[in-house]
Amino acid sequence: MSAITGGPGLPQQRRLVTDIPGPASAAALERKRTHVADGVGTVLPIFVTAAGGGVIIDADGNSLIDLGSGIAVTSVGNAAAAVTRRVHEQVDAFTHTCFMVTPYDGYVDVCAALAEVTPGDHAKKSALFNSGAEAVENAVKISRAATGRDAVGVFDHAYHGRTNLTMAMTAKNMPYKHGFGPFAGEVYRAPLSYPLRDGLSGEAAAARAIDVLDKQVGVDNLACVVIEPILGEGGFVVPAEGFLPALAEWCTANGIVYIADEIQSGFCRTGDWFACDHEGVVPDLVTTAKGMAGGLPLAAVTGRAELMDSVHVGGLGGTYGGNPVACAAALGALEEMRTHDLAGRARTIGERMSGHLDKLRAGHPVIADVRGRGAMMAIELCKPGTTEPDAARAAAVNAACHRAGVVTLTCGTWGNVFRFLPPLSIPDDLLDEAFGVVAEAFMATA
Ligand code: PLZ
Repeated sequence: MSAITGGPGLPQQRRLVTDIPGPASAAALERKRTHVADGVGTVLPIFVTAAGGGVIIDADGNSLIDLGSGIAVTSVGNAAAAVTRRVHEQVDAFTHTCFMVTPYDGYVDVCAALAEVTPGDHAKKSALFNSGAEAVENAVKISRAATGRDAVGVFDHAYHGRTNLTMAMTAKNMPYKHGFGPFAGEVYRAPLSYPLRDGLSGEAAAARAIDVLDKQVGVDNLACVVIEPILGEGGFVVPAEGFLPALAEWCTANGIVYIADEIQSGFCRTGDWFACDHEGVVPDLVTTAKGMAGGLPLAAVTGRAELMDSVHVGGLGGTYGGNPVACAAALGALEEMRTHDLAGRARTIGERMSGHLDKLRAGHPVIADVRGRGAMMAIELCKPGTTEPDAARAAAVNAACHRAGVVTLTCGTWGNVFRFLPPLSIPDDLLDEAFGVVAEAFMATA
């Protein structure tokens, strides 16, 4: 069997040679139905054989344009050169020892890099994990150990994961929580700043959230407040300016650990290293995963050294956390981000996407909002002239994009938000072509 090569060398084109799905993907789907639990759904009915730059190749030889990056993961591109080089070197050396048993440099190198790139110039330390949800759980553990308090403040529309504690922290019932309770206790939800829906200034929205947390939970009970600086699954909501700084200030004044969940928004995605950077907010702890390691499973909690060190020795860990191959991938991804100024690239992609989306909005009153930052943009679909969500239209446009060979994703509490998360390695002409397809999908479903 010949080796299948993906990566940036793949022809950067949209090319459909069969219907979506073609016969090979359809057969693979049938096998999936037999062997994989139905609870594990898939957005597109194709099976992947290679990916790179801005394309995904399926089992039938179709080449699709990727506007999802595997949910904001392959920001540096699939099989990016520095990632594959370092991963190959690492797998040839050793694949696992368990950092808690016999440590290795790659783990420490990643923690040192995290101290450099995360917001703030104070002394920082990190601990590494396997998934975003695990990072969020550990950030809560650390803040409880540090404060001696129990309560966790979260927000409407939040998404923090699928484990028991993070399900409690996630807002949306279907599909994430339905039937899976009882959930972890001591999690309290406050209203978010959602400019399209509340019309509040950042300060006013922060005052409203703080009032809920203060009166319904009490500052002396709050260990931490956890917030996505730009929402991910919840709809790419960008809080009104001033909301995040006001919240952070209130936390600091009251000894509450301010945790930024940058799992979806981090690592150059928004046009800076982190979404917090846009308003100069310095969180006490930041959780990262996804874009950090070019597709390998790695997550982290990074924060003030004294907070991180408030946990007893042995209190943090896990068999695979900071696996050497995943660490090598992260070092490769960071090399790609630095060498190719991917934060700058995200800003350029953002300008290009805004241009396309503003034009689209002018012709389609169903688009109630265009929002986001850098290469993390979305449109929210509502019945024209209202804020009543139009999830059916979002689903129809999404399906039309998929049939035409563009990988798009929806999100939002009502499923009516279309989000765009291209790999930062996507060429401009391919990005433009993808938005041409999105425009056609809007016309075809009008
Ligand atoms: N925090 C902000 O975006 C993961 C989940 C997709 P894990 N988002 C994609 C799905 O349907 O499961 C996410 C996130 C934010 C935490 C997480 C959780 O990260 O690596 O999926 O555990």
